[in-house]
Amino acid sequence: MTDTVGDYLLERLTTWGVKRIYGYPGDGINGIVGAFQRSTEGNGSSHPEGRPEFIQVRHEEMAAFMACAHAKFTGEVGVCLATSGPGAVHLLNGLYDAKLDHHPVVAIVGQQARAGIGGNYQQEIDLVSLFKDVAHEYVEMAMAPAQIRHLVDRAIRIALSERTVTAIVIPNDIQEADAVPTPPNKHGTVHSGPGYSPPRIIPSDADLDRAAEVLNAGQRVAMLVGAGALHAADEVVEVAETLGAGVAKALLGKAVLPDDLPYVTGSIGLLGTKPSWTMMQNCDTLLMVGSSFPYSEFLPEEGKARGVQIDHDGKMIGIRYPMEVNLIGDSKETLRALIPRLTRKQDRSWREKLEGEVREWWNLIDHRAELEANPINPQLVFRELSKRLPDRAIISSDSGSSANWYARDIKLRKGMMASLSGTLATMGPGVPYAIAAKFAYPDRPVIALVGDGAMQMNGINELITIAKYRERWIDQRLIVMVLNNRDLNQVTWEQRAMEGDPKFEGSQDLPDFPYARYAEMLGLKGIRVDSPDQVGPAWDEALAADRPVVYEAVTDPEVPPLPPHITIEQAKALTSALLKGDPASGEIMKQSFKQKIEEFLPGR
Ligand SMILES: Cc1ncc(C[n+]2csc(CCOP(=O)(O)OP(=O)(O)O)c2C)c(N)n1
Ligand SMILES: [Mg+2]
Repeated sequence: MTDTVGDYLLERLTTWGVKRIYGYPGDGINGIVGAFQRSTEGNGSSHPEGRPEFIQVRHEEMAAFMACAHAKFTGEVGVCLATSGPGAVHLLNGLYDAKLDHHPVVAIVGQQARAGIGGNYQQEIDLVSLFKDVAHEYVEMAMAPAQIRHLVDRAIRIALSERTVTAIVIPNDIQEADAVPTPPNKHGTVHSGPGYSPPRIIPSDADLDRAAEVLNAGQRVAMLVGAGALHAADEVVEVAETLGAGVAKALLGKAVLPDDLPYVTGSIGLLGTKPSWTMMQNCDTLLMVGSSFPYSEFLPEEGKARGVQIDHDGKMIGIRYPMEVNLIGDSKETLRALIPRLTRKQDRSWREKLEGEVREWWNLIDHRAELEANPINPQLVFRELSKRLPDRAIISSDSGSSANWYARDIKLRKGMMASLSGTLATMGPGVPYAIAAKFAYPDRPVIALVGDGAMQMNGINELITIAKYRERWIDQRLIVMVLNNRDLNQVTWEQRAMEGDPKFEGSQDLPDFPYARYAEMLGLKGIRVDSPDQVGPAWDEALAADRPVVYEAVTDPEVPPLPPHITIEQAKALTSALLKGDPASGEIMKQSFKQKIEEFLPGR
């Protein structure tokens, strides 16, 4: 039998080393789904040797999140597949997540048959226009079978080289047509080849010299590292040691350095730590590596510090702080080239001051976790997990109050990975990221940290995907921790602190749901904790379980995810919300007061 375009598509993706495709079927892609079926014929397996495997999710947005997480955790391209019309529309949010965090994802979507396009046909959407923003570097519709080879080659190569999202739209009649693996050698055809390996990008010597001059002149150097430095840990350490600098980590750069290094000041920004804040306020030199951290109020005031930035993408240079030297280059290579040009700072007092702040901060975090709450302080849940994190753990967090505690309270160690939706900051990726991590590393423990709102949005459904596929994971430790606070808590606090509005229960309160019991119904393990003394032992139980676990913690929504310092404006807004009669004002006053007192206690 002659191969169809669908068969050939899978063959070409195999050539590119694509191992799995997250997707959901529909008649717009039956010609591709049929090819998956044919590729497994005879071997009785759903995972044919060498060929990409189809992973069935509950919703196309989850497929896109998983493709994004695959890219984030492996460095490879992630691929997702959806049918025409509604399936394609569902992908969008996950694709934007990948695009905004600069990770390579290819979306393959079906379309109506060529003859029907433009006929207001069933499920017909102008998909090239729909994807024109999210995949603007490359979105193409196949019009002839001979295009498939170069559409795949280019979509993957452009996704990898631009670190972005690309999309291929394939009308369903083309999927079923005979494949044309080698286009005829005549005018008007394209003859592409596969393969991509990243270039070595290093700045010029003159720029490296100028950067070294700035860094050597500084007395109080602050480093800020982001996702672009994830592969440059050793170099970041060496530079920080030489310069006597402290290192703050942008949210996506949390795994760059372990949190047990004494000069790592932790996260930065609204979800950040006090030592990062102090360092940025008092530094005279800023070295930013692989980060596009957006909030200027958490960086030094313009003119107060001299700046050097390293980024491999020229577009991302000089947009957060007016840097004196911009180095376009790979972070690892560039730092390596800088190191011999740097002189070791003899005066270590700045470093010592920062290390003192960091020690104080971790004490404070411990004390905050111990503060009484009704019934459980969410920080206790994170602190107790942090103490028990298994080696090589992979952690995902959702957007919500959990992102605060993830950023501040979780102490990562060397060899761990962690991610979330950093730039889009969308709700919903916590569970699908964890699933993709488990597929990519079935032998590693994976933990998702998720709010009840995000669970109700999609996490509950993706538990079904976990139940469907879990047997194939050699290490069964996949834990979904749900903060059951019956509130869209992060936004409730934003309304209070930024708008000065009291909580609007109509938009903020969430219905309860039996997360742990539901997990049990699916054949997973469910653990529900509703008192502080159960928190630690329940983590022990979850981490020792023989199957994936939903760890449901009934936590107090009135524990404020306080920014590292409260600005006067925020304090005023908070007070005015309370004066306007926030339903929980009494409880909040107690909590904020307790937290602030902790900060000022002597010796902390
Ligand atoms: C798709 C999407 N919708 C809305 C928001 C705005 N938002 C950010 S955090 C949040 C609340 C999340 O609630 P939950 O998951 O319960 O976590 P909690 O803050 O309560 O711990 C909302 C509504 C968003 N970021 N993404
Ligand atoms: Mg919640």
